[in-house]
Amino acid sequence: MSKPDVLAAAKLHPFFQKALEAHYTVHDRTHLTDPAAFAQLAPRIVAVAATGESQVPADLLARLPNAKVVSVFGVGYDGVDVPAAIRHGIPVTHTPDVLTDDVADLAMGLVLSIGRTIPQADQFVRQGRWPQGPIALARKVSGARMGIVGLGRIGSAIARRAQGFGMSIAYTARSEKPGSGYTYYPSAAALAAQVDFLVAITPGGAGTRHLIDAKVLQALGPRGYLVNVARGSVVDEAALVEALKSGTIAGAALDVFADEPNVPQALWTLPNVVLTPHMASATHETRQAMADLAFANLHAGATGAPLSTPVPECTAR
Ligand code: NAP
Ligand code: 8YV
Repeated sequence: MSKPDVLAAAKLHPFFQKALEAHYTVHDRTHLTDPAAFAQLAPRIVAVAATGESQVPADLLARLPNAKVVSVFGVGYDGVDVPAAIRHGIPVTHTPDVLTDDVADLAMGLVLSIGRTIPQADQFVRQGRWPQGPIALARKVSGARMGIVGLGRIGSAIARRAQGFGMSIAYTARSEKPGSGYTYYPSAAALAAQVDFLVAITPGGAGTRHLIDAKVLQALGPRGYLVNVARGSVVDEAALVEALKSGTIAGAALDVFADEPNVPQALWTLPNVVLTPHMASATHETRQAMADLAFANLHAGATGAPLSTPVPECTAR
């Protein structure tokens, strides 16, 4: 008796792949690699396994008459056409909360890295430059002003960490959070003008595309730093490179990019930039927890059991 068929919409994390293979036959991106085989396979697909970046468009969903769920390994699901999934009666799930601490830790780590020039200092010592004299002074992080673009699960966790550094907290989001105790600004530009470190942690997709643009960077100013742990699409990358080169802003620390894994070469050589390879949730503990939850969601969907963490748009279903 062959195992039920699951379509992997992208290269899956090994922890998720391993959990699936114990119960399902996983077809790795067959819709992209072998259209003829996929035509035979499509009616047998009971679920789609995806990552936070993978594309699950409407035309793919339309070809999966027996798919019971799209399970995303990640909290972000901006690559999934959720309205189309809903039209086809296919719920979408993701992995919120289990990664919040790690992503907030890395965000704070990037604030400290760019403010205190830690990676640059590491290079300074490794290049044997210390004997020629002390490294340049950096920026104090404790007591500085933190601005959070997107005060959701992870944004709130970043705020809690920043408070531990005695930082003042201000934020912008689609809606004010009166209970937060933080200062609300109605736009990213208004917020940027009031802070030293601006941290982007919103979802990706059309609603936040280039939310951080030249105007926001201008408002952040020559003593301001940008940290992006959201999605590459949230920042106008060309405007950012210009702002970094011209000194419009002091520096930037980036974990996500517009065309991953391709990072603009212009960013590689800029001294006031810290770059990480979309690793905010990349710890053994968290990736295992994400795999466990993504598998639980997929297995529940495929077997008709209640879903653990459907995306907000699918909660009513
Ligand atoms: P969440 O709890 O849903 O929070 C999202 C926040 O963004 C909410 O406060 C929301 O505002 C705000 N927001 C949405 N659209 C906005 C807009 N157009 N303008 C301003 N604010 C907007 O999600 P989360 O769990 O914190 O995750 C947030 C995102 O982080 C994910 O979607 C993903 O893209 C990214 N992420 C990245 C990594 C990484 O590896 N770098 C890892 C995990 C997550 P309202 O509250 O007003 O709706
Ligand atoms: C994932 C992320 O690692 O959860 C998200 O939205 O960006 C990361 O945690 C990435 O999506 C891989 O699936």
